[in-house]
Amino acid sequence: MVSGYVYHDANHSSARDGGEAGTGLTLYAKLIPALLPGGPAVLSAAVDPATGAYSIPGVSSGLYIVVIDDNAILTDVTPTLPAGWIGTEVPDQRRSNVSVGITDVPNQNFGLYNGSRITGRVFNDQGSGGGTPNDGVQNGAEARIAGVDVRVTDGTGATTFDSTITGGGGDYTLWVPAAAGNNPLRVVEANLTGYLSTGGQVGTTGGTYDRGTDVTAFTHTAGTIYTGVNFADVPVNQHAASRPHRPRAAPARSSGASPAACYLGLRAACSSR
Ligand SMILES: [Ca+2]
Ligand SMILES: [Ca+2]
Ligand SMILES: [Ca+2]
Repeated sequence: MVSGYVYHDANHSSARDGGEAGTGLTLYAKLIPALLPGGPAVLSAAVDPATGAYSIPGVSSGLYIVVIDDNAILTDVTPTLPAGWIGTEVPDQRRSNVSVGITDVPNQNFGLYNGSRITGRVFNDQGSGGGTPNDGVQNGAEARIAGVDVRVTDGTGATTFDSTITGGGGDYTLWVPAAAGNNPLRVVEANLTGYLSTGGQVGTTGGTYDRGTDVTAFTHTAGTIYTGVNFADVPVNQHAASRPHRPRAAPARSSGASPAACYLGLRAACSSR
């Protein structure tokens, strides 16, 4: 027997923590021989919507793949989740190398989250290692920045759905509950003290980035995995050191203002003649 839980991973920990029960969804676990990954499945079992438990009895010895799907059709071996849900533990709902011998195989679990996930990074856009400074894109050996506050709010900014601090790698993950609906969202970065924004990338959100507010705004679809929502910053002091301090009215050609200074919005330095 192969068994496990398809649980509602409410705290998106990729583990079935105490109190995390079923999803309430109509789901099936299907058993596919590893030698025939294209199917058909040989057995399927309904997942209990309340507890998340499933068990597939009568399994012959061998190596299998277990997939979670929204139907019991054995010829359909492509995992599909109902709208609004994404995977956490076994994020693609396809568990390989399930080896069945003479004993039962329990704990073949799958975590599902009712909402969306947003990932990205914050990096130092100063042009290290052959990168292009202040272009809003991570290139060359531009390093990531840890310890930066990133959050996701509703379209007005009144409700914060999640917030986090970038880790040592400069990466962040935010979670948006399905209750946020298919509505406008804002991903907001708060620069570290002493940093200026040089740009941002909207990733897969299809939204727009505004440097003035340091916000990527987009329209949310519940149950979506968004990636590549990046933020580019530079240390103010390093940037200031790259150009001489002049009065704002100084002519551009003689001020030494770099294209980067123009890019950063120092229009008086680059547009006057
Ligand atoms: Ca959990
Ligand atoms: Ca760059
Ligand atoms: Ca920024």
